[in-house]
Amino acid sequence: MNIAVLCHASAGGSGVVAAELGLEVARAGHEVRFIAAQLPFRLSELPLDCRNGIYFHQVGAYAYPLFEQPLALLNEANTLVDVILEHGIDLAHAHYAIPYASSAILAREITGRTRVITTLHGTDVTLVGLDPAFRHSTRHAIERSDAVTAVSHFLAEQTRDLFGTDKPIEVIHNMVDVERFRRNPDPAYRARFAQPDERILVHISNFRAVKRTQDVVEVFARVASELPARLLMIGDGPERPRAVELAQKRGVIGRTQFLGSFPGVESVLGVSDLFLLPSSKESFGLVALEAMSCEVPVVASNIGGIPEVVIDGQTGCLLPLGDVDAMAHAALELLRDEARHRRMSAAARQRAVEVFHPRRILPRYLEAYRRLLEA
Ligand code: GMT
Repeated sequence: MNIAVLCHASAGGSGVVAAELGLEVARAGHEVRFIAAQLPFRLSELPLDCRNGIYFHQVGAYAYPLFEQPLALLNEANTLVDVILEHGIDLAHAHYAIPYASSAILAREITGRTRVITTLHGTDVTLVGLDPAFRHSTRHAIERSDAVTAVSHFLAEQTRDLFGTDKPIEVIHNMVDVERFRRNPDPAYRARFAQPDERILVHISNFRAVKRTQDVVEVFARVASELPARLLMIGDGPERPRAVELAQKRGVIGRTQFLGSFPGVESVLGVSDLFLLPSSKESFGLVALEAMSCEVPVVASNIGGIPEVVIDGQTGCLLPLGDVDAMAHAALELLRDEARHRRMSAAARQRAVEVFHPRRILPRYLEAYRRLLEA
């Protein structure tokens, strides 16, 4: 198969899923052409020789004094048309409905060729896609895609409810590279962040409001008042200054490190003891799965698609949204009980390997691709 992938290149979950799925599809012997503003960041982390079967077509920005805003959708659609005509693309896989599903549908209209499969990731439906600025085109993109997948049952249900559509939506959970995301046994690496007697709590996100990074700090402040601990905050975004300010106010700034975004987060996850994900919206929670794959139990809010990833009491603890006391209590209970922590860590890894391994998830996508091509 010859597949075009349209996705966000920035450090967000949908770009990660697009990149990792593309790599797996290429490893399975197909040709995968990424169409994006930049090389998606998980791909840029890889040496060139690990990218066999992967091609990149950059979407250029076109500035003209008459245009007050960039016309990304049109740029993307035109680049895709070129790629379809030059390389005989069988299907275009749009990750995130806005604007990629719309760009792909336009390219399909222009060329009269190729099929469009759209994967819904979360905020493209539950937040941005619903905004009056985008809701009509989001519904159109969902209904006019040749096939639609969602990363969780929760998101498929939400899409049907919020957009009142009866479009069939296939649920295909996200996967994790369990070879890459695994325990890091190097004590010297761990020692960069914490003393041997300190527990490491970690959070990774794009620091948007939905991630509730202030709750992360609140939970940590409660934990750190009871036992020696460090908090590692990975990523960057609009809420970061407020999280820093709160850490200062709560007196935990000395035990909190804001590390920013960097490639290879698995090395830090692999030396951590607990992952915190108190989000208000999360259609899946890929970072929680990556933590689980590194044998790190997750304390998270019991919302959205998180319960499809983290099993409460088995691979982590799910608590009501915003209940930082309950989250801190659960974290403390777990960190104080070494045997339970060890059991949960092992169960987290086991679930990641058994349920979310690429060998389970990839065939679902390949099957969806084949069905479309045969239709
Ligand atoms: O919100 C983010 O963190 C980024 C966003 C994206 O699309 O880039 O993430 C969404 O897609 C991820 C991959 O499928 C999911 O793991 C995240 O749960 C989802 N985020 C939300 O629903 C808020």
